[in-house]
Amino acid sequence: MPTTTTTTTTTTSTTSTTTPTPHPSNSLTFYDIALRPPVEKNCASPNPWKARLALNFKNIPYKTTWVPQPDIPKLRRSLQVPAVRQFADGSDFFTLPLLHDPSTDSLVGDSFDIAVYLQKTYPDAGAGDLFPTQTLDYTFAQDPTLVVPLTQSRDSSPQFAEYARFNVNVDAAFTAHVQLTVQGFPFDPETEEAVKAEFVRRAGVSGWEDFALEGEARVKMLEAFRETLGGLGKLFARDPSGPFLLGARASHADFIVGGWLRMFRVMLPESEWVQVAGWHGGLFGRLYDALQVYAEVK
Ligand SMILES: N[C@@H](CCC(=O)N[C@@H](CS)C(=O)NCC(=O)O)C(=O)O
Repeated sequence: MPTTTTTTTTTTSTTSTTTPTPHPSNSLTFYDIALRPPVEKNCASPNPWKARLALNFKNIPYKTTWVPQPDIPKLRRSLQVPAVRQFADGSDFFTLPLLHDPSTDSLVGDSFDIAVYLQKTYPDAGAGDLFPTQTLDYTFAQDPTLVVPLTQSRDSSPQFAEYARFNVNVDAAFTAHVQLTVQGFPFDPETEEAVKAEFVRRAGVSGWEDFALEGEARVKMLEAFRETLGGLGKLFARDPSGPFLLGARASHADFIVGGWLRMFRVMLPESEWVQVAGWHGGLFGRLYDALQVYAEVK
């Protein structure tokens, strides 16, 4: 099954004593996974999306480099950015997103670390603080049998710890229902066979068809997903003015959820997305729509 989840490990980042101002001539490079063209419509990897939403919120000039999925290990090795996830057997799992900032000569190889990096390096840029103080007490137990386990949040500074925990729990919640998306995976035709074979290998199943989820089993998982989103939705209900957790003001917590919503928006059958968007008073549909102001693919 496609594996899409999280860890939080900073790779290399040089610190600078002054706050550099990003300038268009010094545009950052953002690496995302190449999915079926047109990428603007079909790109749907949740962790890259979390980082894209954060970059756009900060209004940082950057350009996306689209990386074929089988080339990710080569890219990370060539840039000397260590893996931030491991397979269950302990071997490295090389992932995107990855961000290169020439202004500080930094390479950051994890979506959460990218958001933290942007906040620390460009605190006042764009719409401001990505991490305003808020309580994000949502928990969802991780599945101990995942072939690519989620990595627990690193012990980061207290300023970001609440968000780091939220990231891991939201990842666990959506990952538990990711089988709903498998049949809609927008493969890049150039790499489709190789990527399918890799997903099959990782999961130890005999073929791609084994991931299919239909009939009663699908109805059950949709119901479980509805319940899970209901639990997450309780946090959003604290400020009923919405559409974001803090009402009119977006934060990285909304982007964590938004990255996953994007995946489900692209990969679920349309009729199921309409259901998801309407559950719990339309909360998640409204959130998805509101995030479109930060969703430009550059
Ligand atoms: N903790 C990492 C996790 C990144 C991750 O799992 N990325 C997935 C896409 S969402 C990936 O690169 N998968 C590559 C593959 O399955 O080969 C982050 O937040 O950046």
